Amino acid sequence: MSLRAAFIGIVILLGQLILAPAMALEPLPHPSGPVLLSVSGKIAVGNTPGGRAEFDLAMLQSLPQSRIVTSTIWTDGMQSFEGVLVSDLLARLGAKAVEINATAANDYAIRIPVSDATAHGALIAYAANGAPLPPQNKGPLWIVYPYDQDEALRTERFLAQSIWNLETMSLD
Ligand SMILES: Nc1nc2c(c(=O)[nH]1)N[C@H]1C(S)=C(S)[C@@H](COP(=O)(O)O)O[C@H]1N2
Ligand SMILES: [Mo]
Repeated sequence: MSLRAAFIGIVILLGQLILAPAMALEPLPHPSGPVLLSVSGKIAVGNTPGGRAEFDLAMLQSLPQSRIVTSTIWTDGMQSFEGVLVSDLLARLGAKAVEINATAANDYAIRIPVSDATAHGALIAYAANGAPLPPQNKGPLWIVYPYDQDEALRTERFLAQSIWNLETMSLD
């Protein structure tokens, strides 16, 4: 092996040593409370034998927290939604998906392009105005957009993506 080849080899090895820990995903803990969200499909980490990622409320709250302050067509007055951005959830799971098939407790299902969710800041809300969302009030999880920010978000495309009583996301 030439000196040059050996040098290149060492550089590649060092690069992997430095980059690999940064790119590795933390293993996902197991939920201890009721499972609110089950994610399947194209994810790199899970916490079930079948490879799904199940989240209880505490696990969702341990992800980066985001807030959307907006009105909605379903509520009165300004709402301050707290939750986790779809993009942050996908990043945590190492998801390479382009589409999300989201389903709700009432059998409603909608396909959400990941590009829609990422470009417009779709939020998986677990609280509004400082209180958890009860099931009879679209909770415990509701995907919302910052509707007031952009009139495009007040069209059928994004309203139909605003799935409440969200239970599962299958990533394609
Ligand atoms: N869980 C759930 N989320 C849902 C729906 C539904 O039936 N169930 N309807 C969707 C559709 S098609 C639209 S356009 C919006 C608005 O529904 P609404 O006009 O019935 O309030 O909510 C979306 N989110
Ligand atoms: Mo709709």
